[in-house]
Amino acid sequence: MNFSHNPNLHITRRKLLQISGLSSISLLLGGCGSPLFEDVVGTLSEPLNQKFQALLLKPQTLVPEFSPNQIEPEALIVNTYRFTPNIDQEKYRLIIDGEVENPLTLSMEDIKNLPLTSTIIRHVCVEGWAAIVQWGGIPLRELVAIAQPKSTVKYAYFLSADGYYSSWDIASALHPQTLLAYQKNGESLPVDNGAPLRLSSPIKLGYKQSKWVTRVTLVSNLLPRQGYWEDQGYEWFAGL
Ligand SMILES: Nc1nc2c(c(=O)[nH]1)N[C@H]1C(S)=C(S)[C@@H](COP(=O)(O)O)O[C@H]1N2
Ligand SMILES: [Mo]
Repeated sequence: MNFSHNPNLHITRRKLLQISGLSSISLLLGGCGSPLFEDVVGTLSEPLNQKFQALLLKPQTLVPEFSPNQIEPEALIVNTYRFTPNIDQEKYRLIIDGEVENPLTLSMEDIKNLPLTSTIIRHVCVEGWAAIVQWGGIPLRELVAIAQPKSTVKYAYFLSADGYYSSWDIASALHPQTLLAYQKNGESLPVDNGAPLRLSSPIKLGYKQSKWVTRVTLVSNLLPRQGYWEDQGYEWFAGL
């Protein structure tokens, strides 16, 4: 188990090409076998989304993490306001769309084939409780980079299988510790906590961390419906 957080983008060229269906472009990339994701993104997207690349590759401040012995397995309270969707993991697909060059439809197998990133962070609910949790999954920024957002993108919308929804500023969505998680405390994510895939991030309050995410839509403007709680008067940015 890797408990350390790796802020670098680390999808290999092979994985990128597999996922994005861009293997025909591999000719352009040469055969030196360098696994530098940044190189691949740069080659594919120049000069379309220079502005986005600047954001993606800009160093962002990492939130200090906790150590494994500080995890509080009992402290994370299940907070589900609508219903608990029963998702067939085999049939499940994550869609990444909106203002992108390369919309993605990913199975859990696709996602689990990417390098696992682990974070140990504090989950803070606005209702007055908190829990130190370890989340394992894929940094959202890695999937977004494969989707190649246009330079106009400023927000990410998250739709969930229970009808929950939220929207984030793109910088927070691309923070290296913002994950789409499929593990909790070293085990498969339980359904109550959002399986197969949920958001986790040390920089946003709990209600921004959508469970059962099925769709990430990248847009340049906020839509009238900004979030399940946000539309009932809760703060939109909800930063920690
Ligand atoms: N889809 C969905 N996501 C959700 C919620 C929800 O009801 N539905 N509740 C939110 C709130 S308020 C919190 S604090 C966390 C709780 O996560 P947990 O149930 O895994 O502890 O999920 C957030 N994400
Ligand atoms: Mo919450």
